[in-house]
Order: sequence, then structure tokens, then C-alpha cells
Amino acid sequence: MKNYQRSSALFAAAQQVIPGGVNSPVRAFKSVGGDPIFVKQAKGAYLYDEDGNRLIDYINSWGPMVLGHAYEPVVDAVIEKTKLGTSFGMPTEIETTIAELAVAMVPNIDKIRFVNSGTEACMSAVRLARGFTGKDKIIKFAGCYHGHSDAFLIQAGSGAVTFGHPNSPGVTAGTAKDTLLARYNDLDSVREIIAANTGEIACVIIEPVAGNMGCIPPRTGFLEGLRELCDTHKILLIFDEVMTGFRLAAGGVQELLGIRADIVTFGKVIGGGLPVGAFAARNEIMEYLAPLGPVYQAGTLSGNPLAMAAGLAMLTELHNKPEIFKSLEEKTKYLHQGIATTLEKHGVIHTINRLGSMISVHFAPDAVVDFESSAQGNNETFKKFFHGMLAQGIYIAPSAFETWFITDALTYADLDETIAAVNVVAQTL
Ligand code: KE4
Repeated sequence: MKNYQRSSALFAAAQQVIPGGVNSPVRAFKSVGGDPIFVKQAKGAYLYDEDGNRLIDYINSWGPMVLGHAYEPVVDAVIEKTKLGTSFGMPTEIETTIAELAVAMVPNIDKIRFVNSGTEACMSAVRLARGFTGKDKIIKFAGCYHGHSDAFLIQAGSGAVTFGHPNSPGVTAGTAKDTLLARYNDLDSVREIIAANTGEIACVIIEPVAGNMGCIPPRTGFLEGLRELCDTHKILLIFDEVMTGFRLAAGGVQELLGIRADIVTFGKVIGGGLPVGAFAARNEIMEYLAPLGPVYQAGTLSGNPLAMAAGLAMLTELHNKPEIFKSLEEKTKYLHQGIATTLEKHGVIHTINRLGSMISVHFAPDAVVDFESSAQGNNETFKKFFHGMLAQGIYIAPSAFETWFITDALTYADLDETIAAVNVVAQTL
């Protein structure tokens, strides 16, 4: 039995000075129970916690570590850049260099603006869409999470779901009225909203492959239908690729599925593990952004050279080694098949959703295609699965409303160890 005493002691201390002992709620293990694990360090596919346990990591800081923790080229770039100063609040060449690379990698974007988180990227993208179209309302999808900006905390996914108050206190009725809620994979729900709000909708924002209600791929025709509706009704389509960007393909879901977004947002991988978000679009939209245009957006540390150095090293690796995306998909497929076969062998009712290197296990009897069906999952079984896997040295998402994030640092031996752990845990479910 693994020992987590030091993590628990550190958690007790943290709770004296940090709300809930964490700086982001989902880390608090509220959805699965027990004390969170405190990490001492990480390398490649492995976490080393404060009690000396080695864990195979399937979260990877919620996505950024697509090449593994402490990835040498990223670490070296950050160390070198730090010696020259970390932030100046003035333009630097490296911002142009990473912007040129991102624009070259991602379809349908001419310009990109860097910010400090996925939340900032999505919040700014919606403000830009409203400014560009002159309209106020937005459509989001139940279960999708675009960060903690007020406009998005309406039936948001991820941590917001597990806290049982989808409409977070503090979000005003005035804000909420402009956020209209559709159902993922259900074009009719979007048509109905558009018909009831003719000429008032600035944008539709969507996770093109949902990852915050577990992984939910778009049904064939769903995104294409959204594109068509947006074109017909002059609504901007925002792909929130904070999770999928630079993970599912070099050009993200736009490249993978061949569907054009009007604005794309990024986070996680684009920062190589440092705080970076970004949003991007064609010139006619981006030129509405200050200082060129009237839509204001700013940030003291936006584009700071230290974060840019990490992001540039990461994107350069992914650009120069496109085979990584295939490797990620093949490893995830191998894991998928191994887990499915093992759970079936033990008669565990489940469904596994996967697209590329995004995967989630749902202890639900039916297909998980939207928030409602994801919420049908048996959370008691999930809790047992989570803690059983942890006891076997495998760290998966501490919530059924999250996706596992595969890193290319995983070896097939790690995957086999994970599948063997499922075989042990399945017998306790
Ligand atoms: P951040 O502000 O956390 O960098 O990004 C917000 C965000 C935006 N869009 C999507 C699709 C996202 O998944 C996220 C953040 N993802 C969660 C994990 N589901 C972050 C984990 C956390 O909240 O601690």
C-alpha cells in the first residue's frame, strides 16, 4: 500500500493559507475524495510525489506535457532565456518568431495574440467576436469549459461540474442572459437558439473535440453543420483548441477534420508548461484588436520572453517531428484496446471515448455523446477506479468529467503496466 503521509501533511498546511489548499479546484480531489497528491518533481512520463512514490502520469499538467515532463529542449531554452531577463513589458523578437511558427502550423489564421491562460484566450476571443459583429449573445455547449470567465460559467464542464453549481455565484444575471446554452452533438438545439435570437448572436464557441465532460468527439456532420449555420447567419465560429491545439495535429482540429473556424484559441501545449494562451484569426478579424482596432485586450506578462522560449521550443519540436502525432495516436489506441478488453473480461459496464491522444473511461451503460449522457456515469465506480489505479501507481484525472492526456514519453511498457493495473482494479469494481 502506498504511503501519502507527507502529501496529506502538506495539504493540511496548504489549506491554512490557500482556499481549499489548491490554486485550481479540480486538484483538490473533491470529486473522488481523499487528499490530493503533492508532486516533488517529474521527468518524462513519471511524477515523483512527496512521499517518494513514482506515478505514471496520464494528466501531464492537464495537457501541456505532450512530450513529457522536464523535456530537455524546453528546459534548456528556459534556462538560457532566464539569464537574459524574464520579462520587459516591451516587444521582443522571440514573440514574432513563435507567432510566425504558429501561423505557419495552424490553418486559417493570419495573426495571433499571446495571453497568459486559456481563460484569457477564450474571454478575449469572445470580446473580439462581439466587437467585430456588433452583437452581444454567444452560444456555448453544456459541459464545455472555456475557462472561468463569467460568460462561460453557465453549465461549464471540468471542475465547475463537480462543484454542483454550474452557474457559479458571482456571475450576474445580466451576464448569464447573453450566454445561450446548446447541447453538444445536437445541431437542432443550435438551430432553435439561432431562430429565437435572430440577428443577436456574435459567435458560437465550442471545444471541437470536447474534453471537459470526459472526451466527447464530434459526431460526423456536427461541426460541418455548425460551420454552415454560422455562415448562413453571419455568426463567428470559435474553436476553443486550448486542449486540442498542437495535440491532435500540428494544425489542431482544423487540420485534423478539415473544418474552418473564424477564431481559434490556444493554451496548454503552446506554452510548453509555462503560462501561455493565445487567440488567432484572419486579418479582417484580428485588425479589430487594439492597438489597431477598437476591441481592447492587454496583459503585463503577455508574450513574456521566458514563456515564449518554452512555447517556441515545444512548437519547434512538434513542427520538426510530425511523426509525434501519429505516435501519440497509436499509443492511445493501444491503451484504449487494452483497457476495453480488460474491463470487458471482468464484466465492468463502461464506455471509452477517444480521438487521437484524448481518451476517457466512462462507467456508463450507454454511449457518451453530450453532457447529459456523460453525467449518467457511475461516479462511485469512478472513485473506486481512480483510487485503485492510484494505489497501483497510475495517476489519472481526479474527476469523471476530464480527459486523460497522453504524452509521447510513455513507453509501451508503461502502457502495459497501466493495463495490468486496470486488470487488478477491475476486480474490485
Ligand atoms: P486555463 O485558463 O485553465 O489555462 O484554460 C481554460 C480552458 C479553456 N478551454 C479548454 C478547452 C480547457 O480545457 C481549459 C482548461 N482545462 C482544465 C482541465 N479540464 C484546466 C484544469 C484546471 O482547471 O485546473
